[in-house]
Amino acid sequence: MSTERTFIAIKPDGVQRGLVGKILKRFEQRGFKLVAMKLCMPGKEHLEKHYADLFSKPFFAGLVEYMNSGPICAMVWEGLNVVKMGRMMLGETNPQASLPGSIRGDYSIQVGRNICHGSDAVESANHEIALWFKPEELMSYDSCTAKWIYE
Ligand code: IDP
Ligand code: MG
Repeated sequence: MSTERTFIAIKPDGVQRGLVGKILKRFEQRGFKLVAMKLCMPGKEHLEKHYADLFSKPFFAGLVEYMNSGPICAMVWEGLNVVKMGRMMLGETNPQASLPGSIRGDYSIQVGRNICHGSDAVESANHEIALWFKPEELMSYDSCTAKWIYE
C-alpha cells in the first residue's frame, strides 16, 4: 500500500525562485520517500507529450513555452496515498484558490506561474513517471524511518 508513487515537478519559475529546497523539504518532512530526482530541460516535444490532454486549451502554447523556459526539477515520491496527498500539498491549480499552507498558496499568485506539478491520479502518475524517468533512474531502497511513519 505504501508503494504508491507520484510524479512531482518544480517548474522553471520554482527553480529560478530558489524554491527547490523548500518544496523538497515539505515532502521529506511529511514522511514520503524520494525515489528519483533530476534537474532537466527535456524540450518542447516532451513537454507537449506531458500536457497532451490540454492540447486544445487556449493557454497550451504559453504553457509549453513556460515549461520550456528553464530547468525543471523532476521527482518521484513514494508513500501511502501519495498521489492525493501530493495534490493537497501543492494546492489548487489556480493559486488564487490555494489555501495558505499549501505550496502554491504560500509561494505563488497566478495560474500561469504556479511553480509546481503533481500527478492527479495513480494512472496518470504511472504514465508521467514512465515519460520522465528511465526504469534505472528509479531507486529501490528501504527507508530507515518507515517503521516510525507507518503503523
Ligand atoms: P494542475 O497542474 O493543477 O494539474 P491542469 O489543469 O492539469 O492543472 O493544468 C496544467 C497546468 O496548466 C497548470 O498547472 C498551469 O500551469 C497551467 N494552466 C492551467 N490553467 C491555466 C490557465 O487558465 N491559464 C494559464 N495556464 C493555465
Ligand atoms: Mg494536471
